Amino acid sequence: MSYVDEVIERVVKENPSQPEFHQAVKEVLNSLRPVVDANEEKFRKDALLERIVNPERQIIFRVPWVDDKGQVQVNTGYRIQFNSAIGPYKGGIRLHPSVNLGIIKFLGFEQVFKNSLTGLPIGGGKGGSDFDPKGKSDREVMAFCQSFITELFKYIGADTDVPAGDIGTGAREIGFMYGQYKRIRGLYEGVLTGKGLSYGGSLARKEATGYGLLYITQEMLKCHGQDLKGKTVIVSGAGNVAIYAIEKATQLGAKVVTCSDSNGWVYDPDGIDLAALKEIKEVKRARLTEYRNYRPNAEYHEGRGVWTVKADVALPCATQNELHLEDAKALVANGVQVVAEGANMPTTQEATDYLQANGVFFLPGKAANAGGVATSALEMSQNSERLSWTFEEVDAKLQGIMVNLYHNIDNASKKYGFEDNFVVGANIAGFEKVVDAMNAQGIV
Ligand code: NDP
Ligand code: 2IT
Repeated sequence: MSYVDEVIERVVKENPSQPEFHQAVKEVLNSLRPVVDANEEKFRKDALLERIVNPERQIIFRVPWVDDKGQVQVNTGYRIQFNSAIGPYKGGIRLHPSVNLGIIKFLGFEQVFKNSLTGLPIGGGKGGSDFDPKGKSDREVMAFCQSFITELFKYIGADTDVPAGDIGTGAREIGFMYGQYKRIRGLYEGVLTGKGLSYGGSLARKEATGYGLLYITQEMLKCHGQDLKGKTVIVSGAGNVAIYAIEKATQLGAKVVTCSDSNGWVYDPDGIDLAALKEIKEVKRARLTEYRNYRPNAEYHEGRGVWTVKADVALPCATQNELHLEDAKALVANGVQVVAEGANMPTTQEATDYLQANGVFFLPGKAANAGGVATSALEMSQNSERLSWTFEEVDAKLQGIMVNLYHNIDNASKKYGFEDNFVVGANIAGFEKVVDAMNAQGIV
């Protein structure tokens, strides 16, 4: 049996009931075959792949807090410190009822390669909890965040592990976590990113994931003689990534006609009204059913269905495994040219294979959504030098990072004979840097 197959088999056996983690590991290891097969003996002797798929440290803890009725609630907190070969652990905190160990491990595993692709000195980690901020009062959210950090503070720090936002964790949650960390540690340091601008946050971090997604999509199109201008775009999600993807796509001359949340989706033939969307989601924290109050011509549909709308470019920006094989078939039948992942692993393996087999340019999340964590690393730099850069400076650096990232994965795919397969390119390019650093640092 090949070394790759051996390790995949072990991962499945040793991590039962973690299908998302298996999926992420299989995707990466399968596309590393050209590299691993060429060095199989050495990699096996060094147990390199076993070290890549086993997190350096997994922290699981109880998070007790008191709700507004005086009832004590208990959630589970996680922080997976996956790989620190190239820098301190870096990655977001997901707050969503679906969170479990396997989901945080898949996210942490992806983060290792994503962070490597940014070219910046950040290792990979991820955290979260099964706490659901939806429908909670600000005081309840604060109580949860303070309790979460009261345990997690022992394991994080500006040079150790730097968490940030993800699903359910935005500026409000980061603020509460930062305040509690500072209070316990007595340190004013860049321990979290995505902070508010008045206490060490970076301009353009809020926009960075969505903007970065469009910068890399535009670069990829440009290199294939095309442009976003005039294209029709469909987006899923209506959170941080989706909103700023819609904003940048619109600025670049595309028309975005959809967005969605976990209840339903909006089709607006005139193009999504961004001011309305921001007010509904960022100010009111409301549901998309409200969108029609702002735009009577738009349609609201319950449930799934966003991928049935005809478009040139599809940007899944909600959550993992939200784009299935039948969605991929609908997209191809409607002539889609590009699928670029704003979310982490939103496309199932079968759907990815179908899209690639049908000539769709597919940009995987670990490349396409890396602008968020890259800008988090820029926030860390600003905190370390105790300076704040202008929006234009940060945005220009973000553009440079995404353009370089595209060429890095494009070159890697060509080097191994997989031109235009950006899954292979991203996995190999991300892996090579991490492996180089791991080898240089000995068996640790
Ligand atoms: P938000 O919490 O701001 O928004 C998430 C959006 O996705 C909401 O519209 C939410 O709808 C929807 N959603 C979440 N879970 C589900 C589900 N199970 N089914 C259907 N819809 C769902 O999160 P972000 O925008 O920050 O994150 C979106 C994705 O992007 C995630 O995969 C995240 O890991 C990834 N990402 C985020 C980065 C960042 O900087 N924030 C960076 C890189 C990747 P509802 O409100 O109904 O729950
Ligand atoms: O998935 C991700 O890259 C994020 N949620 C952002 C992580 C970060 O540290 O900014």
